[in-house]
Amino acid sequence: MIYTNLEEGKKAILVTYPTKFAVTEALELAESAGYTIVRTVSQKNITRSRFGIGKGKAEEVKDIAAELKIDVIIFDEILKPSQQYNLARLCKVDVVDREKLILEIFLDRATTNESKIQVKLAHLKYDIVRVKEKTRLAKLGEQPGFYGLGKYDADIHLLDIKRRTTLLKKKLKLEEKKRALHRVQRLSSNLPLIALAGYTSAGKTTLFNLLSEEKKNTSETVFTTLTTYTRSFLIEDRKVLISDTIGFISRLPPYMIEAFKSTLSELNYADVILLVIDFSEDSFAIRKKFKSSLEILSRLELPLDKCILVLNKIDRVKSNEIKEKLSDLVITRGMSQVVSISAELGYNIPKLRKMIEDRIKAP
Ligand SMILES: Nc1nc2c(ncn2[C@@H]2O[C@H](COP(=O)(O)OP(=O)(O)OP(=O)(O)O)[C@@H](O)[C@H]2O)c(=O)[nH]1
Ligand SMILES: [Mg+2]
Repeated sequence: MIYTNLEEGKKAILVTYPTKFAVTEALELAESAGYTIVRTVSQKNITRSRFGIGKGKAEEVKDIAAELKIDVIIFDEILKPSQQYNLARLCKVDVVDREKLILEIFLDRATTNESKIQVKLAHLKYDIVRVKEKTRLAKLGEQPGFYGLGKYDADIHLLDIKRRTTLLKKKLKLEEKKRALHRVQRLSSNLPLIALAGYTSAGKTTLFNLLSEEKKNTSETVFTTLTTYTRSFLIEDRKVLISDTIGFISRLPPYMIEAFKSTLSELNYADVILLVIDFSEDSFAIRKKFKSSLEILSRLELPLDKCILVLNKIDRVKSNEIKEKLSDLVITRGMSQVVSISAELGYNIPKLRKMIEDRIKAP
């Protein structure tokens, strides 16, 4: 059940909200997952009960699907299995929702043992609700089996998923133990820990590389980093540690945070969190991504007073725009420290280092 579309380049219709932000992000996600979007259909409300979209829109999608011979409908919302099934059955093609799309990208990007297990577990969790829905429909006399719900015999499939889940959970426990061991070693070293957090593509790894003189992968595509790395660097002759983490995204299914909790848990041990924001984007995108980041930080129960707000990619922003954008962004209580930098060009890094230094000074 786990596969990627990278070689296949499947033809897809994208169903999303009618805002530039939603369309751009959804296109980026779909392309990152290897789909070729041949048509975009938008509607204000895509969380309706039966098909996600309204009946008329669903019929429109059906006609486009037939006319353009598309392979998949990419639906930019988290769908219930029943909605996914209804739409797939009506249009006679598979439906990939936002959740599945993110899972597919994660699967493609996972490089370490830990992240591979985390992604596989998240996939199985996604599958299990759908197999259960399939069993329910079968009992009602429907004949599910195609269009997004898989073609396997439900009961056997369910058992198989449960068995694989147990096995993977055991493996994950081992990986978590390793991580905990490293953490104990680090904590006993008493070195201050700086953690990077923020929306995907904000420039976290670029900043991480700059500060720690590392060469980790950075790229324009979403979710480049799926694993937490920790390195050390010096601030005024004092050795400190820095961790790079997985990027955030809006409308992330809650269990995905659960799946990556051990990776993100580095943030809980941080003395300072650098919340990185791509400040070269328009105010709307900045506000949305900032809001999503804060939501995720709060779900992880992280105190905001640990954060320094790092406005990145300032090389692409005109100086008069900085103030304007900043006043547009409501700085949340408890997060009073802000610095604008360019991780790419090294602009304002001494100022950031000084801020970190002040924060980690022994009381
Ligand atoms: N112009 C400009 N580009 C930057 C700057 N910092 C990062 N970038 C670019 O932004 C893109 C994303 O950077 P990454 O460092 O990979 O972003 P990330 O936050 O680690 O992303 P994920 O790992 O996907 O969460 C890359 O193409 C970088 O070259 C900057 O200060 N200025
Ligand atoms: Mg990264």
